[in-house]
Amino acid sequence: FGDRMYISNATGCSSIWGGPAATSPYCTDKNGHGPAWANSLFEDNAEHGLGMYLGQEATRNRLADLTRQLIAVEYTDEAIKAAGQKWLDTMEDGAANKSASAEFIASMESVVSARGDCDCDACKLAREILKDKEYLEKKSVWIFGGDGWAYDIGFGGVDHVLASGKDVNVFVFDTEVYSNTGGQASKSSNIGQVAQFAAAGKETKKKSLAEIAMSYGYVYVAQVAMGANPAQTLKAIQEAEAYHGPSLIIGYAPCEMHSIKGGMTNCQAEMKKAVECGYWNLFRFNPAAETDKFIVDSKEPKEEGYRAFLMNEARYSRLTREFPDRAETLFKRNEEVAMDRYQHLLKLKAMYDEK
Ligand SMILES: Cc1ncc(C[n+]2csc(CCOP(=O)(O)OP(=O)(O)O)c2C)c(N)n1
Repeated sequence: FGDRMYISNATGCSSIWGGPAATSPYCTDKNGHGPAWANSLFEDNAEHGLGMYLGQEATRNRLADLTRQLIAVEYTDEAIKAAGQKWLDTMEDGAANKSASAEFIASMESVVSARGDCDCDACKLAREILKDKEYLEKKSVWIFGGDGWAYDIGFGGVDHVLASGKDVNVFVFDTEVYSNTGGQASKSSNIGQVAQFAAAGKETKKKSLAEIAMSYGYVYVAQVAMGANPAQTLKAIQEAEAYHGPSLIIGYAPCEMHSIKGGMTNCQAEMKKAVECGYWNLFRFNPAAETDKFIVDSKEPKEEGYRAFLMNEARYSRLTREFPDRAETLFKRNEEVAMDRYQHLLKLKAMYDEK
């Protein structure tokens, strides 16, 4: 969606790797179109992204009124009328509206340039619409940030934006800590995980942000892990973008703060292990789907391997050296909670299948 994408990025690791001029991961295509990116504050990123959307919505609604007036002018060129109607009909459909916008713009530009400064109603309306032609095409609005933002400090905003029903997409890079400021525990951190403010291992369960969002019933929600299943990740991104309403994707993101054995070169492989042992689950909840509204994409966790997964990361293994008894208790609970969570997801699936 890069050529029509707007990104609002919360402060954190993603604004650091997303922002630097020398190594920006974003680029433009041959037409000079690429993502428009902005970083507001850590605490108000969801609202900032919603603001981007609302600005576009207001401008596009005004353009739609002008287009209806233009079509209603009797002598307006037939090609402009047809292109204008097609643009109106596809207004909320990102993919279809792209070519419809280009066609509408081209039809108006050719007539307006041929007629010079003619002041008939049709020419005046077309010139007015063309002033804001960059807003005709439906944009893809994305709100990016980490778990410290989405689960904790910016949660009120994330909740407000998801509840609004507006067509924006939230993508959370879930590292289970505030990574960019040195690894403080967040509500996304897991039982037994050692982090700042949880030096003896976190005692409480990870918050289920996905289920909170699902409870609205009109929010598209997915959990993904690229290294475990790239096709499912891509599918979730496509479905979220196509959904005419708010979407939330939570992506598992191994991080330097996890101290994975062998280092971050094993990042993608670590995601795969996390999903295979049931530490992280893949699923998609699509309110627009006629059947299979809730799909669990990850398989039943393997019987062995959970503890080995934890021990492969020093954010867990260091607890066994410092507090061996406590480590045993917390790691056991971590595993039990993970196994229960998978069974809970299957129950949710059965419930949605029955509805
Ligand atoms: C209001 C406010 N408080 C604190 C900070 C400092 N700060 C910048 S990034 C960050 C942590 C971000 O953590 P998270 O949202 O989990 O993203 P990650 O770095 O893990 O991607 C903090 C606390 C800030 N920029 N603004």
